[in-house]
Amino acid sequence: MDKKNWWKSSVVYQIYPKSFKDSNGDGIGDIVGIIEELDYLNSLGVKVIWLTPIYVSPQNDNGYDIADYYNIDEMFGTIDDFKRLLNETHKRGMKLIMDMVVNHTSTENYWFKEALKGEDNPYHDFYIWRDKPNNWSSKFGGSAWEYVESLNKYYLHLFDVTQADLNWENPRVREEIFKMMRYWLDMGVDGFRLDVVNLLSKDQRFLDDDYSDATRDGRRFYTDGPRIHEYLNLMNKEVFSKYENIMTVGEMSSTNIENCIKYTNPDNKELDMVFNFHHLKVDYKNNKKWELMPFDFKALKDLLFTWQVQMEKGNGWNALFWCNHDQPRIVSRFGNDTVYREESAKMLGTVIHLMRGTPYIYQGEEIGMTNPNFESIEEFRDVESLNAYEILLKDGVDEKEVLDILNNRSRDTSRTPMQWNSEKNGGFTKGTPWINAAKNYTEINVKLEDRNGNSILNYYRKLIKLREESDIISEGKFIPVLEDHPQVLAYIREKDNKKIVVLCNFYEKSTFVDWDELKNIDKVLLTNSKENRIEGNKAFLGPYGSIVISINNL
Ligand code: TEU
Ligand code: CA
Repeated sequence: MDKKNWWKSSVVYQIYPKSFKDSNGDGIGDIVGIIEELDYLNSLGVKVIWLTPIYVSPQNDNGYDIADYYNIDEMFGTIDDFKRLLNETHKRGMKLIMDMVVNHTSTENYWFKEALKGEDNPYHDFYIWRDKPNNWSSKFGGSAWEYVESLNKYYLHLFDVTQADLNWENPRVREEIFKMMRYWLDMGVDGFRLDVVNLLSKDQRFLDDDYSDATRDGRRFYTDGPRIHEYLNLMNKEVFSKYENIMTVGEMSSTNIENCIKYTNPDNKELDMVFNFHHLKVDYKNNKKWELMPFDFKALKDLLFTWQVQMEKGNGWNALFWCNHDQPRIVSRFGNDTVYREESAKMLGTVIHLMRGTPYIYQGEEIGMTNPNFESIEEFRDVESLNAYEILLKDGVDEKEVLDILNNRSRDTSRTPMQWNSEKNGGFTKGTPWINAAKNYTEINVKLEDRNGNSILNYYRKLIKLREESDIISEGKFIPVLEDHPQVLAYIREKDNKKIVVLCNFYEKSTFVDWDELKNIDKVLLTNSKENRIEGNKAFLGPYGSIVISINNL
């Protein structure tokens, strides 16, 4: 592994600071709390920590609405706390990347406050103003435009009304953002996760969309937009290329493979890797987040395999993930969070950790945390979910069903406090948490998992170790197999004629696969249950059974 691409054999751990560990009893996670748990993170074997935003923010979108890019919000601590965190992380041989939200700022940001003062203010054109709105929708519901009476103009906000989109056509915006990025990299930060970074370039005609389906809400006029590769190439040239060994990952909303190859093929000098979300929409009925349906296994398998094969062909690089602070807990979503929580959590971890790309673990995923199943709307916090609650009720959906939809799809499902032990609130805080903990923290927590050799946590440690030790996993070819099997997802990783085979049963029903290749088994590298076994050319898989074997290459 050449030093430059160190992230190809690394695993990234995503921390949502607000819910990770509260050190001062105010019910909100903070930087000192993270420092307290660095040894735990190190014990997992992860090499990179990604912090979601901790900059000064009014918290309308939990920090993705930034009011001051250069300072840490006091609810998380001080800049000195942050520098100590960075230093303590480096001392343990880990790296730390920050979340860069440069598609929009908070309307509390100095730049926006200046912009409101008038069209001749030097910051006015830092944002996108129009005399009249087009019909684009905000991703959080309603129009994407907000009227400002004093200016008799509308400004664009693809997200919350308090998150005004920056005007990347303006070279001064680019300069200010690049300068701010260098400030954090000069401090020693090891890279960035770039929030909805493929939305920066808007088609300047601002055409109406036709709403002929759920995706024709304006997004095609600003997603992977006309100048996006130019902007990212500039960002790389002006910022990233000047720093040794940093890592950049782009969050790509509603993107496609062709662009993601361009974003991540090193010849293009843009980003190192990207997140895409297509595999996390296979349970969206009519392509709509707030309409439930069981996940479509065939579509899931096809999408995962297509992205693996095509990105490899184009020499791109995937960020591999199931969970993050916007997605429900995967064991509740595609697994079974009751009888087969352990087996299904381990199986789902196996699927992504042994694929080609860089795996991401979202806090709590490694101990099989579940959706919290809140009992009332008062327990929810997320602006997107609270908007959806009102919209669904207005559309005539009864409240019980709305709560069921939110308990399956709300971003709050992954934002409940990290469950450290069986004490009150899972040991997250001595105070009252800003959001309720899931009630099952007495049975699901780090302490219990840590000392149980068969736990999900210790299985994740084995997955991480397997990747670190095997260049077949970090660099090998990805070969889909048994594509038509109705419940098993299976693939081969191959390098220098050495093969690893991964077999994962996505269902409660035990099953088996017939496959001559299995006769050449060398040894079982990992299995999530003693019900799984290989006999001749057959592999028997128990409920949510997953097994990883090395093959003898004759
Ligand atoms: O998410 C962008 C994004 O694609 C999601 O917000 C998605 O549109 C939403 O979850 C609908 O299901 C990033 C951040 O991860 C998210 O937390 C922020 O709210 C958003 O950008 C705006 O900054
Ligand atoms: Ca705190």
